[in-house]
Amino acid sequence: LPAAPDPDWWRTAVVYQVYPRSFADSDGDGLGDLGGLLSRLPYLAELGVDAIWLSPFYPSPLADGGYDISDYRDVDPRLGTLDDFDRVVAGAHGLGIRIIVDIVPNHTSDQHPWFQEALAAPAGSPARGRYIFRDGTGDDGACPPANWVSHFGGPAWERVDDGQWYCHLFAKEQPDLNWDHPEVRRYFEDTLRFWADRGVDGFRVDVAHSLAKDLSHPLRDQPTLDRMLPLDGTDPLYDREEVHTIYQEWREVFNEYDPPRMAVAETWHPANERTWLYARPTELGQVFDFSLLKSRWDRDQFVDVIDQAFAGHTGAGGGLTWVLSNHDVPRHASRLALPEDTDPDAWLLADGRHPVLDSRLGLDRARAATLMMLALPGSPYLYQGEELGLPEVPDIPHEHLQDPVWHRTGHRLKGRDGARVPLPWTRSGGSFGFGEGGAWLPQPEHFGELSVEAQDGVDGSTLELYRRALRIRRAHPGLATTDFAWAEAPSGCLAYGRGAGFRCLVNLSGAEVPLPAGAEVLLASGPLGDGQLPPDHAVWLDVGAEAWKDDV
Ligand code: TEU
Repeated sequence: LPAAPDPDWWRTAVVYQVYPRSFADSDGDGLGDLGGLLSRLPYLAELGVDAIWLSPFYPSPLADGGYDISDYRDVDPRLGTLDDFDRVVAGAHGLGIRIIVDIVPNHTSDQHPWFQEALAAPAGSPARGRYIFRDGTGDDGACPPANWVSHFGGPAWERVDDGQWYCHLFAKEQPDLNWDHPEVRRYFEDTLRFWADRGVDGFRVDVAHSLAKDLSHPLRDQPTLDRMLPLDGTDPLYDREEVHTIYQEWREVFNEYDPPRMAVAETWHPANERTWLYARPTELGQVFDFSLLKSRWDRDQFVDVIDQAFAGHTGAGGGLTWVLSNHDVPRHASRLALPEDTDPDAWLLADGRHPVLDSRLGLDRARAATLMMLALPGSPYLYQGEELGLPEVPDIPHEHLQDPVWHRTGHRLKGRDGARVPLPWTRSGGSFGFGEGGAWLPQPEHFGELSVEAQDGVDGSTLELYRRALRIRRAHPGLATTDFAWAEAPSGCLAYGRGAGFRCLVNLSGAEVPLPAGAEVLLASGPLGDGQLPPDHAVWLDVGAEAWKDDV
């Protein structure tokens, strides 16, 4: 890393999400690990990313893919050791790549020593005070204390032997912490310091909008359970005013370091002016904007999403983010091929009624959406495998499914495993180069053709498209500015300019459109007709020749 690092590096960083158990396996146990990541750091450097966000690698019983943590300051022995972690940080820094780690403050694992202590202690004890234990309602307290529901289905309450209930907004193996408790606050501030002292550059904050709950007695019911949360801070669980004081305190911790550590909030709150508050410079600095990830292949939706992001950003002063995929949603190379009249959740139903998708169309659109995203000002977050054009795996045999969504919805929804299938590195061989000992989720046969080996150096492959796009992103002077302006485009298309000379044109019209006369094509998402941009494609254009091209 540079000797005097830019404290604002994260505002324009391309961040690559590694879901460690599915990235690369160095010891043949079928689970990806830190050794696997270490050996693939040169691949990420060649891809051209600025930072890695590492999903949880901490000790965990894996009730929720590692988002159930039993020790916040160690490495899952199946994934390596703290020394391996230090090697990853040093290796990444040596290649100019920063490291962001995941912080999961809403809940611990039920195997965390605090929760084990709480279970062994009586009702009303200090040990129970770190979590949200309450007596039930109704006859003999047999009904949950409030109507709160779990994201994974069913009530957010589990009853323990002595009759009390504890709150879990996710799986029952993920008890929610009580953030009114000073010890909980101190523990997380010290956990941030623990990782910052080891050299991590930033933090991704899991369900950042849920920590400050209204725990006044008796507990208030949620006014609406349809997940369209009230947008005004009145919900007892989510996005309450009080949550911001937690992040103001964290900012003071981040600022103990030079350069200050960055952070990005995960909130599934619909993006609006309240969402942007998490990204204030006095708080986390960034918040995920999931609007692109929730959009269909639709010109007007894309234009609205981009306009709204700029409007919010201007007000709050935080950094802009863009996301097309992550480990929680079906991969966009499949998602963007969904026919317009299809319920977006239909193909996640376990009963096999999922729509038949045109995978070529999905991949074309994914590649075009990538060019649209990577030329916007701000910080794009990539999810491992999207640079290979990996599709969702919708037909994992049921006996292999592991996601708690699958289990807690009584096998009604397949859950998120289809986006978490281990990466293919080689064309053939057991587990396509993921590791010597198979893969924890089965990989489909066609993964070999999508492997790194099959795409490396192949003109027109998705991998080479990403590599080239990231090189141009670094070199083009127009992309180094914060300028952005919509440009004139053929009907049904969108176009924007960046600085002098750069233009991005995306064809969402369903028909071929002419390319502007005199423009030079820098990069195209696929083969172009003669002077024409086919439907479902995008191009980056240079509309004023510059010397910068020598650097690419
Ligand atoms: O996700 C928060 C969240 O709200 C989503 O899980 C969403 O509700 C869910 O994917 C719908 O199926 C974060 C993590 O990204 C996710 O992997 C964890 O399961 C969750 O928190 C609990 O830690």
